[in-house]
Amino acid sequence: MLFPQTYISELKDKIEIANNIVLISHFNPDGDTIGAVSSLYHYLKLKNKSSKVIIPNEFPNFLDFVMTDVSYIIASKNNNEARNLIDQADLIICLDFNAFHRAGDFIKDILLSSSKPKVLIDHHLEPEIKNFDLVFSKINVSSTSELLYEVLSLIEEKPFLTKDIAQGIYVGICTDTGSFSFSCNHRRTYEVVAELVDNGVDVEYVHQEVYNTYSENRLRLLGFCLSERLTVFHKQKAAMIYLSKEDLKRFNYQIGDCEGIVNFCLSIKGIEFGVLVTERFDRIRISLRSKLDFDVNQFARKYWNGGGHQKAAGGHSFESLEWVLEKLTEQIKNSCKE
Ligand SMILES: [Mn+2]
Repeated sequence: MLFPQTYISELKDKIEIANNIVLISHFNPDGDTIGAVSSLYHYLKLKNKSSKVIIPNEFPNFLDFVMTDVSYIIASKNNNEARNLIDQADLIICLDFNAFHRAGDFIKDILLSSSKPKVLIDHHLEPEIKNFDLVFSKINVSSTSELLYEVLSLIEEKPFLTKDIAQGIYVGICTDTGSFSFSCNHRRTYEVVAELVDNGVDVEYVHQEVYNTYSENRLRLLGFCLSERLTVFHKQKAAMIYLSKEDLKRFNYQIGDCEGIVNFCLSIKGIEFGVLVTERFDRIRISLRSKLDFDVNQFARKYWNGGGHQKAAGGHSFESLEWVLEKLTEQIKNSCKE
């Protein structure tokens, strides 16, 4: 069994006795965290359990379709409500992040001061185990959403997949594997997907919603990145794209518009390490991708106050864009293969 029977019974009991369950996604939400909270929300509803989803800050528009029937709030826009919900909750479930700070400073502080039971369901490296009462952490799964499927299968004896539950899980798997192009070499992922399709997931519909709903600006921003902002370090097998505040403004940047851009670095033959640097209003964000052995999780932890997975990670800096670009260039020249 994936997790000890005691964990499963404990989670079952915790859900059973809880009246107010709060589900929390990570900051700068992606398809996996949103898919997972949406799916678990629908599952709890099926069990006649009232729950509320707290999303630290806004999520990209292309995920709207997964959240339409979910009761949620965006914490950055409703500070007080988020605080009240967490204070009044009798069970807190964190999905797709394993350290409180990944939910943003505001939520982190509330969680740190809360004595309510906290459950973790996550697939990132090095979970902050001490902060949780019950931990479902597994690294070699495609996504938190796939892991959520496994956890639900263990606590449920009967079939439990409705279309809504299944769709959230599918969105998480599909986005966290880059549409089945990485972290997807496990047979189990496809068995789970088969179950999801059997239970109503329309794979073509999800693909249309997730990948073919760009605004004109978003597509032009992508074109601009590739033609004007890409530097290739052939010798070091690396590529870097950067976007300044002015660039983002020029293309009327909306949340989610930079999603996936970093992966284009790896689409160049021979390039094994990709970096996207974006200048946000309060910090510089750094997204890192690797094709082979280079460990971007270590790289992000060591140099850029971040982390993630071996092949996909992120970090940030409060220095200037120029400084970050210079530093990264230096690091690429030093740490990648000659
Ligand atoms: Mn994930």
